[in-house]
Amino acid sequence: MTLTETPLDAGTQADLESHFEATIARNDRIEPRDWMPDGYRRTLVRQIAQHAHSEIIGMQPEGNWISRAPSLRRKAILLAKVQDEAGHGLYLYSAAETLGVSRLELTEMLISGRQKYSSIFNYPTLSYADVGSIGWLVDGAAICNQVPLCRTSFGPYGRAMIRVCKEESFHQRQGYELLTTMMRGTDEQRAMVQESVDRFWWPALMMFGPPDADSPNTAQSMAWGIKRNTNDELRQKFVDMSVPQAEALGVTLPDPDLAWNDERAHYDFGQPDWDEFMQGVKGNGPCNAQRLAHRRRAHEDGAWVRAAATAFATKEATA
Ligand code: BYC
Repeated sequence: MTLTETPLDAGTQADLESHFEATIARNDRIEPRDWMPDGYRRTLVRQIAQHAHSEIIGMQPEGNWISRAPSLRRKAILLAKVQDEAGHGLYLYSAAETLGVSRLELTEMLISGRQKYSSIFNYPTLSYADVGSIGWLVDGAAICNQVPLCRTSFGPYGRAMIRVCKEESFHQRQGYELLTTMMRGTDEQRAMVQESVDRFWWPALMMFGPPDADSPNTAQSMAWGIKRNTNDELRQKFVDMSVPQAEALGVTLPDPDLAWNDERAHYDFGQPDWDEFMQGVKGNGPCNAQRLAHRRRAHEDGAWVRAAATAFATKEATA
C-alpha cells in the first residue's frame, strides 16, 4: 500500500489504518512506502535521528585518544572502532531518510540543539582506561538496547540494526579485552580501570532512558512495535549481564545496593542521579557545548565537499 497525494475518503482512510494495525499485530514490517500514522513516522524520525546523532557524536570521546594510543595495535583497533561508528551513523541517517527527511535537515536539527543525542557522550574521557570502559559498558548497554531493535516494526531501522549489532559486539569485546590486559598489569593500571568504571557505571545505566514510570514515549512506542522492551527491562538485563563480567574482571561496581535477589532472580541495584540525567538531556551536561561546537565546526568545514558532490551530481544528471 503506497502513500497517495490526493485526500483520502473516510473509507480509504479506515482501510489504511486497519491494514497498518493488522501489520503491527502480526509483527510484520512496515516499509517506507506503506501508509503509516503521522505519530508513528514522527516517533521513528525522532528515535532514529537521535540514534544516528549518538553514533556520530560518540566518535568524539574516543577519537580524543587515537593520537595517544599506547601502541600501534591499540591505535589500529581504536581507529577501526571509531570508523565503525561513522558507518553506523550513515546507515541510520539513510534509514531516517526513507521517512521523508534529509540527512542535512537532521544534521541542522542536531547542531541547533533541536534534536538530542545520547546522554552518555556528554561525559569526558580522562584516561586510556576510558576507551576500555566505553567498549565494555557503553557498547554493552548499546547492545542490550539494540538487539531487540533488530525486530523493530519499521523495516529499514531493523535491518540497519542487524549490522550495527554485529559491529557493537566486536566493540564490546575489544573494550573488555583492553580492561582485562590492564587488570593484569601494574597497581597503577588497575587503579586507572577502577577509577574509569566508577565514572562510567551510572551514566551507562542512564543510557536506557528514564524509569518507565517517567517515560512519556515507551507505552506508545511499544504498542507500535518500535520499542520491544521498556527502559527498565533493558536496564535490568544490562545490570544482570554486567555483574558477573565485573567479577571476572576484578573491578567493583560503584553501587552499595547491588545484590542478588533470589526471589526476583535478578540483581537489585540503586538508582542513577536522574537530575544529572535531565540536565544532560537538556543540553547542560559536562561536555555538551564542546561536543556540539565540534560537530558544528566539522559540518562547516565540510561545506566544500557537499558543494562539490552536489555540483558533480547536477553535472552528471544534465550530461
Ligand atoms: N540520552 O520516553 P523516553 C552507541 C530522552 S550510540 C538522551 O524513554 P524513548 C555508541 C528521550 O529522547 C547508541 N536523551 O524516550 C556510539 C525523550 O525526549 P524527547 C545510542 C534521552 O525515545 C559511539 C525523553 O528523554 N542508542 O551505541 O521512548 C560509541 C523521554 O524518554 C535518553 C540509541 O540511541 C538518553 N540516554 O526512549 C559507543 C538507541 N533517554 O525525544 C557507542 C535508540 C531518553 O521526547 N534509542 N532520552 O524529547 C532508544 O532506544 C530510545 O530512544 C531510548 C529512549 C531508550 C534512548
